[in-house]
Amino acid sequence: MPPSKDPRKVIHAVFTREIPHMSVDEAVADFPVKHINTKPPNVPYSFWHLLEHIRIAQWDLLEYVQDPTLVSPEWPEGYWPAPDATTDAAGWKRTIAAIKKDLRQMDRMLADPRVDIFAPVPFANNKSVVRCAFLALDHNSYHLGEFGILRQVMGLWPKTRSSK
Ligand code: NI
Repeated sequence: MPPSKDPRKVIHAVFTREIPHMSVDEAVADFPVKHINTKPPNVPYSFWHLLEHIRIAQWDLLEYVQDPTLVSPEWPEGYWPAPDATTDAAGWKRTIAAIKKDLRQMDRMLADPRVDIFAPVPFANNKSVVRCAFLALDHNSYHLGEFGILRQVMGLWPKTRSSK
């Protein structure tokens, strides 16, 4: 099949299938539960805080172009859990499930022929769906890479995993 010339199809494929970085599932695979609240040395947030930050920022970006009544959190405090907040195994799973649910929603939105992903959204300061999706994925990629590196620094990858 020749490459699609429809920018929507290219964007959908790149954003949902051709992402050149670790997925959420890969980043959190086999993560030891006893370290979900660990803060690596010289890092003011824990592994769970990092996932929550990804979740909140992504949720906010997606809601921004869908919900005219959205009240965004205060920047930057509202985009992170409180510095002393902790979670348990169930909370860790909830955060991951929420990130993945919002990613699926973004996937649907980018593929939906009824959504003009390039159109300015009046209630979102005329920002477009594609712009918000791009920002969310860019932010995810940055912090998932950070998550992976901090796991490496802390020796929290399974011994069998290649570090390349
Ligand atoms: Ni960030």
